[in-house]
Amino acid sequence: MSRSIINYRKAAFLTSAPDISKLPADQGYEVAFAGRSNAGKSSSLNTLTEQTGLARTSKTPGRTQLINVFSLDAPDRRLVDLPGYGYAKVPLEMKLKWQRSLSEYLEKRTCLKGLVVLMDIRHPMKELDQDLIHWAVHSQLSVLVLLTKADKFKSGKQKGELLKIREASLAFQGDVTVELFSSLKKQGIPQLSKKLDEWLSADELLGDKIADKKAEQNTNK
Ligand SMILES: Nc1nc2c(ncn2[C@@H]2O[C@H](COP(=O)(O)OP(=O)(O)O)[C@@H](O)[C@H]2O)c(=O)[nH]1
Ligand SMILES: [Mg+2]
Repeated sequence: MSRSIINYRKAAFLTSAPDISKLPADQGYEVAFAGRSNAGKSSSLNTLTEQTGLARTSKTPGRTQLINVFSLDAPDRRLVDLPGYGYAKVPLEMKLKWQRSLSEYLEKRTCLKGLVVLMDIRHPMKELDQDLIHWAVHSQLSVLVLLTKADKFKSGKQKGELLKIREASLAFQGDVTVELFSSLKKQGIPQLSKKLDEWLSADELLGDKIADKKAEQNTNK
């Protein structure tokens, strides 16, 4: 089994920000996690990092309105837990304000290297999910869609849903990858960490590739 480059178990809480403008300085590498309230975002972060209490999980949707930022093993590598959207009881004015700041974040944040969008496999691709992916693609940002709580379906139905959503995702005409995920069964973790590795160490990987190429050229001489 291939090991991930980054040790996600070393993730630690860095800060909470009330809005995008209060985030840490725009430098290094950042990957954001987004999804409707209750999609399983906090659970996925806890499962990825093998820390049960890192991101709080809640049975009451819509509670977390702060942006939580976690640092990883290397300085300037961060995971950002965005507030869940689509919660019915949030006033419309707040929803619109949030949508504006979210699209601005996706567009302007230079250190943002990728966006993970979590969707309950039983309720995928709701309107706000699609809006979010459209904004990301528009901002030339890569997207990983995780179909969460996959354990709610039997394996055959999981695969059927996966193929259906992959097919539907072609319409975004961007770099949109779709994978199955279950925090309960620890399913999809290798796929998630591989993608995060790629996004969070792009330059280093590129450096390695260049080094490999040079070594190859030397042996061919
Ligand atoms: N069956 C199942 N339930 C899950 C899974 N992940 C999360 N949940 C449940 O879904 C609810 C919402 O999870 P949470 O991580 O707090 O969602 P968030 O609002 O997106 O952060 C909680 O009751 C979790 O126990 C999963 O992989 N399988
Ligand atoms: Mg949460």
